[in-house]
Amino acid sequence: MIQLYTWGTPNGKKVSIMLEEIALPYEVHAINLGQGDQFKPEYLAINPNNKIPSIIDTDGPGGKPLTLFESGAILMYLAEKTGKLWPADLRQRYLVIQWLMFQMGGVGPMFGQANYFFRLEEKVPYAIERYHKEALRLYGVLEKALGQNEYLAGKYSIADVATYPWVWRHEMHHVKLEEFPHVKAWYDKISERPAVKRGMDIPKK
Ligand SMILES: N[C@@H](CCC(=O)N[C@@H](CS)C(=O)NCC(=O)O)C(=O)O
Repeated sequence: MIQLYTWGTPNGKKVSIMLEEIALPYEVHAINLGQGDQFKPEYLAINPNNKIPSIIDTDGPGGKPLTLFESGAILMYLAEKTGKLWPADLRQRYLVIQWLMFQMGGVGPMFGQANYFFRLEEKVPYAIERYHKEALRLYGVLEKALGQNEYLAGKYSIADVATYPWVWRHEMHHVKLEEFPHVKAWYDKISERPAVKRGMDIPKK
């Protein structure tokens, strides 16, 4: 059984979407970031980086429990464990890893900073401009890729699972999806997946 430690943010939703897609049973533990649950010693024992998501797979490799943090590592682990959303072919697999790294190193941090500075009451115009511009540039990269392929790495994969919940926040970083029609078509298609709908609803209110 997978124990999932999460909250209602894009990085958390990546993992609940994945668990729904691969249909592995899991239990949800809500880590209320607003109340500082991520700093409690019992959570720091699971994730020393005081962030969500984390998992414990009680039935990990060799039948022993495995504790993991970092959403990209968790997605790769779950993909390898089940062989789902994860190509067997090495060339295809590395395209998936490439887009996953693009999400982890670019999309997540940059959209996250844009969200933060747009929301901040005390406006910092330089920061807003910097992260908004970078978010738009990254949408441009996604737009081009999705104009060439239906999904980021060809077939639906963990790269799409990782990127989707960040695009879900497009209004927060002031991006109009209509200006990126291929991203919009991809986003709308993924939004229709029953597993994605269920995963986006975790943790339940
Ligand atoms: N690189 C990490 C980032 C995780 C992350 O930034 N989580 C945020 C929510 S989306 C968080 O837990 N923030 C709480 C904090 O920083 O105190 C991952 O992908 O797992």
